[in-house]
Amino acid sequence: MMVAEFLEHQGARIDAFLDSVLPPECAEPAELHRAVRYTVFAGGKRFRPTLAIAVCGALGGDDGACVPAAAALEMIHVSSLIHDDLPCMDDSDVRRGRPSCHKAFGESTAVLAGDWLLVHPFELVARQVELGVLPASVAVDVTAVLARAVCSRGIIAGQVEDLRAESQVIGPDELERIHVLKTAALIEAAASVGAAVAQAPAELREASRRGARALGLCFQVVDDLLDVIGDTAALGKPTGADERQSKNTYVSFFGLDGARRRADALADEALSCLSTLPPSEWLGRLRDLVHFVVRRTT
Ligand code: GRG
Repeated sequence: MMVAEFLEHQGARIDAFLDSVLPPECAEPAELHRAVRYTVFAGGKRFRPTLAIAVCGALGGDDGACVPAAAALEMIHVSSLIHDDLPCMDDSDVRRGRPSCHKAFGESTAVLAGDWLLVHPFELVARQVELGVLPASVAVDVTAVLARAVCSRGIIAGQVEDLRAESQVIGPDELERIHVLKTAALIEAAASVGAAVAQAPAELREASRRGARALGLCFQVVDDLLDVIGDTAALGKPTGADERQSKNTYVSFFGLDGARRRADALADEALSCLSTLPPSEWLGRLRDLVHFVVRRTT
């Protein structure tokens, strides 16, 4: 199976699950639920949930039991995209090829849809205990991983630092620190969620976490590259936004070649962490995901 097919297959599993747990558009408050569904089903790559499922499988876990926790990761990711696009943040009118949530539903509904998508995942994970999908200890573990990836050492901290950096001169080390928080934290959390569901031993859990952290940073370096050399239609958002907003990026610090070299080195680091995992078909899929990230065009 090619990596595109693998991502599509896992994405379809996640989408079917999300469709079954998200409130229908007609349920009150209907405007809120319409905004939630509009943004969740706007067509993302589902990279984070796919990574969680692949890590769970590679560490000997039941990949089916990982689907709800993986869907929780995607909801948190979508929540961060909605808030990131708001006028008070990155002020982006287009996301995933269509008007961003606040453009389609107004700012107040977008803020609340983002809030909903940030909190609902925790109820969803807790519910898996009653349903007998996850043992309580695993649900607690997953909950802590998700919360950590969002708060003071995760996405929110990264966004605070990123916004502050817009009015300051920063160096490449500071840029890397921001991107580890803003982007790599949730990708690292995806691996930790997969490992938690698999109830993997500490050393395998640590190896997949470190690999995913390098992969998460690689993901952001490629994001910076795509903002310069990517295709607007394929990306579903206008390119050149970083330059227009005078943003600090890997490309602005190291040039296109330097950023490409950094992405390649980070992918190698991720692959070397994976080499300590037991051989399996899932491990092959994880390696494919690393190659997908470093070569991606969307
Ligand atoms: C509400 C959780 C939450 C956080 C508030 C707004 C904010 C703080 C943080 C912004 C974080 C952010 C949007 C980082 C960028 C990460 C990134 C590279 C997104 C693009 O991910 P893809 O390419 O997108 O996986 P798709 O559309 O494919 O899912």
